[in-house]
Amino acid sequence: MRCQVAIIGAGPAGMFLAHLLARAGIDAVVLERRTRDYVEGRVRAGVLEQGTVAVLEALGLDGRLKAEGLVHTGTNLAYDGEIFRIDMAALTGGGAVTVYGQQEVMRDLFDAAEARGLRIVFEAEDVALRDVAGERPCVEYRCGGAAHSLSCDFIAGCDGFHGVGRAAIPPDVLRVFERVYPFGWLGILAELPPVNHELIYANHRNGFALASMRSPTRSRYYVQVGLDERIEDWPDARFWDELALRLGPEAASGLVRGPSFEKSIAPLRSVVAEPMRHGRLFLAGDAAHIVPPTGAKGMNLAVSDVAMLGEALVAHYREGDASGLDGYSARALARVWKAERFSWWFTGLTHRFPDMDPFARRMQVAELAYIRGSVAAQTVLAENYVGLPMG
Ligand code: FAS
Ligand code: PHB
Repeated sequence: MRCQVAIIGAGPAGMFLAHLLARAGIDAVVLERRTRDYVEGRVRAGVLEQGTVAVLEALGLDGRLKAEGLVHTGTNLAYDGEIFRIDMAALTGGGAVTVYGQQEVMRDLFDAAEARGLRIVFEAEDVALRDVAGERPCVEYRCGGAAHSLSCDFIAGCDGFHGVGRAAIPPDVLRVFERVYPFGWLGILAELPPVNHELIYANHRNGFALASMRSPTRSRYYVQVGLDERIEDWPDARFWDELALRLGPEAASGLVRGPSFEKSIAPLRSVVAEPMRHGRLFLAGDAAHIVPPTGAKGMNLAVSDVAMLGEALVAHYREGDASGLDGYSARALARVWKAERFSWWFTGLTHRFPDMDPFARRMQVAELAYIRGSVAAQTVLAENYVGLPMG
């Protein structure tokens, strides 16, 4: 089998890229090791930057988003029993984010893929990349008990943090930068009205909490937990009590409790792998970088990566212009590092670190109080949160 671009992974990065290439008439095949149901069932991101919304609009995939997405022009910070709102729209000339779960985004991408005849191979096993630095790259894999070989011009490694794409870059070429945080996030979903119509990021001496949502009737909440904690340590009753405490009395006054139907713990880390290109292999999304979810950047970075990569591939095939491909890694990394900085900073501002002494705690509270009173500081937070320019 042959195609122009082989895409490894059918998560947000792979599927956005597949649609961007299909729109330009570029022949791609997506190889995904899981089933569609599995990929669509993963509960992950919740907030879309305006750039991600723009890509969905350009692809004509924003129908459900416009009908069901929740546009947020502000967000809220809570600390020491206080809570204040940051008017992001006023501070960024109309900027906003849209709350629309990654599961919904994936459903829209997969539904349209079927309708548009995109080629996706689910349950592709033992994917192996060959000759990525040569002139004739190809991807070998097994599916349905048979061995397959897919020759191509380029390979897009959109296979997430544990995929094979990054591993195909020689160790003496690859540089990895990492920060592992000494805590995780315990998240729940509950068919209950959210405590607030916008998000609340809370810094409490017990730890971080986040009040989010998926719809006016479905809440998404998180509390920071230790690395040694397990889901069974957190029955719903304990979760609700701790969430209410950390959000503070004013925010928690509207908290509606009830049974959760999903509960999971995710570790937090910052990772960047450089370069994002090696020969004819291009990395995008979590295959190249990971951010702590505090800044709601993970999925959005995947989209901005493939928007740049898609643009470069179209220029290559349409005009024989390789400059976009040659400049992809540097251009994508410039935006990635800014999102890494914001996510790292916001995590440091809102979480309780085990080695935090009273002085460090006072610094957090002083910075939160400063942000509360400073238009300049709030503008910095707002422009990063709604999404920096594509670059
Ligand atoms: P993904 O990991 O989503 O997709 C990669 C795909 O490649 C997967 O479908 C995988 O099955 C496939 N694959 C892997 N290896 C393969 C192989 N060898 N062969 C074929 N296919 C292969 N971001 C936020 O903004 N907010 C959040 O709250 C948030 N929560 C998260 C919680 C968890 C547990 C995780 C893991 C991530 C979370 N993220 C969050 C980040 C998340 O949304 C990612 O940024 C986003 O899914 C990145 O998309 P992709 O780069 O496509 O990678
Ligand atoms: C979510 O709704 O899942 C969510 C929102 C904002 C974040 C992280 C996760 O920063």
